[in-house]
Amino acid sequence: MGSLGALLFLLGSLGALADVCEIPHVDSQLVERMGQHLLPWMNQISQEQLNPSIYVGLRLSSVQAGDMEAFYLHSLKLKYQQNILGCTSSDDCKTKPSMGQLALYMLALRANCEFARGHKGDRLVSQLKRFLEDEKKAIGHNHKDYPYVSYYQYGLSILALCVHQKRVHDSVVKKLLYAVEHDQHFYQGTLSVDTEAMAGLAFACLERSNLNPNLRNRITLAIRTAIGKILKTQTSKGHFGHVYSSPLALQFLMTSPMRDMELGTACLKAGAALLAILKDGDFQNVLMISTLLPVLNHKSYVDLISPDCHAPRAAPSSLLGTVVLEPAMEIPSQTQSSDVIRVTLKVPSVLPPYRHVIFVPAGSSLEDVLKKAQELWGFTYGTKATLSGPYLTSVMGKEAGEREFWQLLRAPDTRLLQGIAEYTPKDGETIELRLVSW
Ligand code: B12
Repeated sequence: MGSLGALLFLLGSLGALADVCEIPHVDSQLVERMGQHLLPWMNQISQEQLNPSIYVGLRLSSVQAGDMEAFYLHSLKLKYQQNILGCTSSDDCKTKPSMGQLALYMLALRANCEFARGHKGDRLVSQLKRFLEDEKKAIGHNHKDYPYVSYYQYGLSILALCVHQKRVHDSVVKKLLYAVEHDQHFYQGTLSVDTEAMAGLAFACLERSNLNPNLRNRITLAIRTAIGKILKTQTSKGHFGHVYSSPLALQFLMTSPMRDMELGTACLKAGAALLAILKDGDFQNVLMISTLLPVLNHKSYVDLISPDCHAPRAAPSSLLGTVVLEPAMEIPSQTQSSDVIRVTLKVPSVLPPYRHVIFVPAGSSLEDVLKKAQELWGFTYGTKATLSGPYLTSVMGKEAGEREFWQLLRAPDTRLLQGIAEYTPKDGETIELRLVSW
């Protein structure tokens, strides 16, 4: 490269020349390492562990998992179709997938270039539309009440129907438009970047597919509003919100055809910050990785409108620009050293309040701390399996109620950015579990 070329490259990587949303070049070894993290999960095909997001992330990425991909999709189909179509007794129905899980499953089908068609497809689509209608009613005419589940899953469901070219009623879209226009995706005074980004992805799909022509102008405007709000959340390090909300934010921002220096620079900065974190190996959560993989391949969920159905999958590893994952490779599990650390566990939301010092090996997860406390120090807790991992549902016998959750904090008041399975407390830290409304 000549000296001018080198200068342009340097300016480009510093963001001075970027006017669309792109991230800096990503080393293929880094992508492969990310993909490798998914393999152990693809071997777990128990009903609870199956995660359509993994399949979607992989298909929108430059990594391929050979025969495992097809097998995983097959397992997903068995689970979801059985649950949706075969739900005859109310007991069966208890295991029915949630609105958002159904939507992710529909994204997975589309990632395999399938459209929801025929009897099974129609059932899926009507089920998701029913969920959306129920949510719309819960939000109410004046938009003041909350959806039963969340705006995140509301946006995800509209997106899933959209990539299948299924139209939802204008009134359903209007609720999401209103939420973006009136800052309803805020929680404890902070924008939920993921929720805003998911709404943005849904709008980007609707705009491209023109499924709701009467709302076209409002949708275009809402996309701009969402972009503006997300750009405002950029931290000095470069993350949108924080490191774990950046992948979905980037997916959304990348869908924008807008040419704008501020946008281009912000994306380069966010991309560079993410890549630095990836090199440190800080991305372990399978859901997070599956959201990030498309970004590393310059793709988003909106690309599922017309996925690449001609490129061969699982072919020889020489496929240009792709990485074929080897199933035999193992990811080393998190290391625990022989050093012992001291963590204080504190629960002020129960009577009498709980507080105990717990000793665990360095490198232990918060879940290990909870287990130790349960084993030795009269602590009790309950979890439920989710696509993001184990979610804390009850503490000391107290179940989180409707629109409540057990928040994880590092004392005095820092909200943890990871769940109990992934957060590793440091020596001397105090972890607080606080029952809060959301
Ligand atoms: C909505 C939401 C919430 C709601 C969930 C309630 C509800 N009815 O929806 C509330 C506000 C309660 C919440 C709480 C937390 N959340 Co939250 N949440 C989300 C969000 C925006 C959408 C989840 C969703 O619907 N997914 C789609 C459906 C189809 O998947 P699902 O598995 O069925 O969804 C369930 C789980 O995601 C679960 N859940 C929600 N948050 C978390 C966090 C963790 C770690 C786990 C294991 C499960 C979990 O609730 C969902 C509904 O049942 C995601 C964003 C994202 N990109 O996923 C963040 C997200 C999953 N949350 C996150 C975090 C950090 C938390 C907290 C740990 C925050 C804290 N310090 O306390 C807590 C969980 C604490 C606990 N008790 O274990 C992070 C996880 C990052 C990571 N490294 O894995 C995410 C990705 C946001 C982000 N970008 O940082 N969350």
